[in-house]
Amino acid sequence: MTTTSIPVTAPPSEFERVKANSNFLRGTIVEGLADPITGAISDDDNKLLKFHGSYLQDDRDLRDERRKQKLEPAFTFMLRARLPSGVVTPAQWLVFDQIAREHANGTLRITTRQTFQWHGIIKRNLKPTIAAIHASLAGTIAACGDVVRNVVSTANPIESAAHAEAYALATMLSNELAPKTHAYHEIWLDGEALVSEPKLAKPPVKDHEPLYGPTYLPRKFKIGLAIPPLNDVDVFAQDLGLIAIIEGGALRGFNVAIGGGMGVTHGDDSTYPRLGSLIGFITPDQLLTVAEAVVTVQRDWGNRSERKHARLKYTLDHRGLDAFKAEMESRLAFALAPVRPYSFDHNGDRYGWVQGHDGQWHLTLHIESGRLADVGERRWLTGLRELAKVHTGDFRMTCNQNVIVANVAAGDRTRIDAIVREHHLDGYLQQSGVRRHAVACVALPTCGLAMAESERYVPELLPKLESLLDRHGLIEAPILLRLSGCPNGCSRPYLGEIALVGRGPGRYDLRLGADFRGERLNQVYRENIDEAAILDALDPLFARYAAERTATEGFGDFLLRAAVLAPLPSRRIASQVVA
Ligand code: SRM
Ligand code: SF4
Repeated sequence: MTTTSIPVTAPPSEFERVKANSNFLRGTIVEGLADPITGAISDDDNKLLKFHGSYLQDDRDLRDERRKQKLEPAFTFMLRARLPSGVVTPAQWLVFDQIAREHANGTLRITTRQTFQWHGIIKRNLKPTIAAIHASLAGTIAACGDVVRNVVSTANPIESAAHAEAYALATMLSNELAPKTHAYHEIWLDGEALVSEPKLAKPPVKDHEPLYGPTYLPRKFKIGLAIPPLNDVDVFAQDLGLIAIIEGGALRGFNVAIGGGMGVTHGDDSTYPRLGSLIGFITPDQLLTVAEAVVTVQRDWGNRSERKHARLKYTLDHRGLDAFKAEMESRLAFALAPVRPYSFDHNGDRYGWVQGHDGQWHLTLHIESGRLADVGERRWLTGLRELAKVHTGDFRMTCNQNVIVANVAAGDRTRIDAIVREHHLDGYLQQSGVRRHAVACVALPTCGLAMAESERYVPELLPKLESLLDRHGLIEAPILLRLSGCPNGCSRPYLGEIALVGRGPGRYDLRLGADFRGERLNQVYRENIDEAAILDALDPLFARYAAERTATEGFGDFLLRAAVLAPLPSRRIASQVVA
């Protein structure tokens, strides 16, 4: 594949220097891990560590106290698994659960991109933990960093043979687009490969990144695959979104949407959420080369001076969608076909049991904010462990932070249901509509960027919202609620019918008006307000929604029809940006 260089007007950022000098992601990580004086590693190594799936963090609840005591912050590491399409075997689950209890903070956290995070791993445990994950045939390479991340795809991809094919293609993409450096094996596995892996040359080896080159991408790059009518991955929030087109039961190919992204900086209008733009249709055999073309044009054209403007969405808006597409097509030597018709009906999860095309059953459980822990009667971590001990199918994480106990034989359902009931994992049967569709990012105390609480605020906020909704007869209304502790948008809050985006302790922007299909961004309704003002603002809107909505109208759609919110410019609505 050829590359095009563009004139650089500003010098590359510090991050680019670190990548360039890292010897393909090695840096001095090994030396830093061995340093017994501190629980941390250097800033440069921390930048590189992300490519290996880990971040240095500190417990923000303890920061002030430790400063007073002249102690260094309570450093630990967050670790993220790379799990294509969020599929985990029961054996892997048991390993992950053991890591959570023995090396992390006693919890497993399902993320908004279908994988797991462990928090609270101390430095000396990082290497054995990554080695244990690897031995379970999973990994952490490129779960973070300026590379193609874990490819996500519609959960429950077992409803038809075409679903299974789409899932296999998402997994193929995830594997093909992963970095090829030997640094990961060298640092974490002492250069050893598993029996099932190609035998690695013993170091020193000459590394080569055929897709990325030595400085990798300008910024993170996310790929998601949705199978209509379900948009549970929020396909328009992805750098590269793929919409499966299934006709006559067969997978014909994918509509391609590029340039989605959520991250924003408060008060900086040059940053914004953007929905992906549809640029064409491709067949399954074109998938890898098209994905490589999008990734490499972004590699060559993306902004390497200003990380805030380095995502694909800014490259597209800066260089023009047409120019980007023309460059892609010149590298591909073929043109993309016109976008094919498709239609989404929702982006939340479907709870409870569903039966797949082959007669197997799949049970979706609601996991509040994706946090599996044992707290009071909610013994969710233990419950999933007990399920993993008897389950013969697999588990599938969803992009809404839930878990599917997948591929259950009809005769095993009763036993699964009993374990679910015993550990209070059966909340999905009685919960309110808003609770079932709430997604919250991690935020405090581990996230270094959090400005306000998110996950920890959910148990406080939800009962108040529920009592308001109940008063208006809306307790069953499926309203999509998204909470983020800062504007980076890890819960994809700009796609929430109601969203809270953290401004400072106890203060949020209240955003309203996305649809329930992941096709329209919301807008700021009230800025920088506290809980009382949030509930005051919502109360009259719920009253109007209850009185004036049409039979199947969602809350976000209603707010626009009732002119509570102004119509949005077209680039904020996915279905209107077909190129
Ligand atoms: Fe995120 C940074 C957590 C999904 C946009 N995200 C972070 C960090 C690593 C904080 C940091 O850089 O120091 C957070 C770690 C918190 C912690 O303590 O665990 C963090 N992001 C998460 C997770 C765990 C949220 C969750 O509650 O599930 C999600 C992990 C996904 C995964 O498994 O890979 C997560 N992050 C997202 C998403 C949603 C998505 O991709 O579908 C987004 C919005 C989509 C996008 O990328 O545009 C997202 N995270 C960000 C950004 C803003 C990027 C930008 O373009 O501006 C940052 C900050 C950054 O990169 O500088 C960020
Ligand atoms: Fe942290 Fe902000 Fe992401 Fe929440 S949205 S996890 S606060 S970076």
